[in-house]
Amino acid sequence: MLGIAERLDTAVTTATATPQLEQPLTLAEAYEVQAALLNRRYQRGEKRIGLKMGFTSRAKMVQMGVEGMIWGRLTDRMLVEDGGDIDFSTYVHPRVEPEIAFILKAPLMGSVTPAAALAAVGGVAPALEIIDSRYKDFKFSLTDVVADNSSSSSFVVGAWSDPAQDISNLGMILEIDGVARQIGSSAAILGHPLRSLVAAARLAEAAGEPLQAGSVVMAGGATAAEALAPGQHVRLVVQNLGRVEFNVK
Ligand code: OOG
Ligand code: MG
Repeated sequence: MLGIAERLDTAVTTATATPQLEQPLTLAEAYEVQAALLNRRYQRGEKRIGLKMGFTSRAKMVQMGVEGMIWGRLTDRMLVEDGGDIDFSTYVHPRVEPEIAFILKAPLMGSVTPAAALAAVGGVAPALEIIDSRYKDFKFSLTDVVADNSSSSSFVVGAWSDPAQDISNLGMILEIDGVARQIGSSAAILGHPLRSLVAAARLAEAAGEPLQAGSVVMAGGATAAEALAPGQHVRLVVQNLGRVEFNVK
């Protein structure tokens, strides 16, 4: 497990693709690799700040050809300032996807109802996730991608809004250089993005790392992801929640 974590970590730090894993992992082993991979980052001074959910929409599962919800860990180093720049050369083959982010104002753990989850939310925001599979050609099995921290690479969060509003079916437009490239709805995320937060609370506790006040949760891509290239300006507009953007240098 440690060998695989080291190999994936080197792929991150050198921005070089690694071949698909030779031996299939069980799901439990894949999450062990992910934990070991993150421990290497924590040893370099990174701080865990939240969790990202993956494959919470049909569009994402269909694009990547896998079935089943996954999660990954987010660190402070992955956070890109809204309106900021990312350096293309530090990624393998980055893609961007439109998401909804939550920030918690209270701990949230175990089996909770959507209403209880909402009561722990301090803010909701439009968010862009920059995913970057460390595997060659962006191809992986469900367990391979879990080991690779579920392709987590960077993320950008817009202004936080009051969570006391209906976020069940908000229009989402992902633009690259002013052209709409993906159009969707927050309803694509498990029918309601709060369901993704409910799942995150359960999965984080099961992993022994329950969500805390201040934790950020990314609910998962509402549409398929788009490949990035240097020079692009990427913007997401979410109905009622506003915009979030970044530039690719
Ligand atoms: C895996 C990560 C999935 C999402 O939002 O569904 C994910 C990938 O597609 O590389 O982040
Ligand atoms: Mg995502």
